[in-house]
Amino acid sequence: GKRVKGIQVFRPFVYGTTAKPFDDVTNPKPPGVPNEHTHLWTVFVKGIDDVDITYWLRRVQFKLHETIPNPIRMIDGEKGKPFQVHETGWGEFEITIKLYYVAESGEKPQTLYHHLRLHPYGRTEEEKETMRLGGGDIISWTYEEQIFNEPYDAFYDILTSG
Ligand code: SLL
Repeated sequence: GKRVKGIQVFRPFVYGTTAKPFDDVTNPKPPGVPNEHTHLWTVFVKGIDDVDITYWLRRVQFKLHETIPNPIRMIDGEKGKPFQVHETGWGEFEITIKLYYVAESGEKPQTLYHHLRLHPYGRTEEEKETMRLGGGDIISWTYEEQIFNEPYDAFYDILTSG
């Protein structure tokens, strides 16, 4: 196929983690979760406001810390759903996120790195509060724009027909 010359297509998305400390009232520890685990957390890649991105993103590989069983998690896209993994644990670490694009794009996979945040940090309480959602969840989210530079004809049609 031919490439569309001089064209760049931008698609916004967000990736990151949301963590919830276990507590007896609002987030009790499910049976079977080890004693030393302090948090329930989720790592995700998704569209802004949960808009579908599976027309350009096919699958996502999340590489977790080696202390976690089956640390390599491959998640295939399901229309309108986030690419995500839920886990429990006690420690922060760097998650490697590999993005696999739809075949029509001809794009090679791309790697992102994300620090799983379980504890808010900052010099002041106010700074720490910026990392907490209303319910107390600890968030670390990054807004990104995927750039497709001179996409193939067929992929350009897919990108712009949504
Ligand atoms: C630390 N460098 O020492 C980090 C490592 C590892 C976190 C953190 C294990 C969960 C499980 C878990 O939370 N590992 O056992 O399933 O802080």
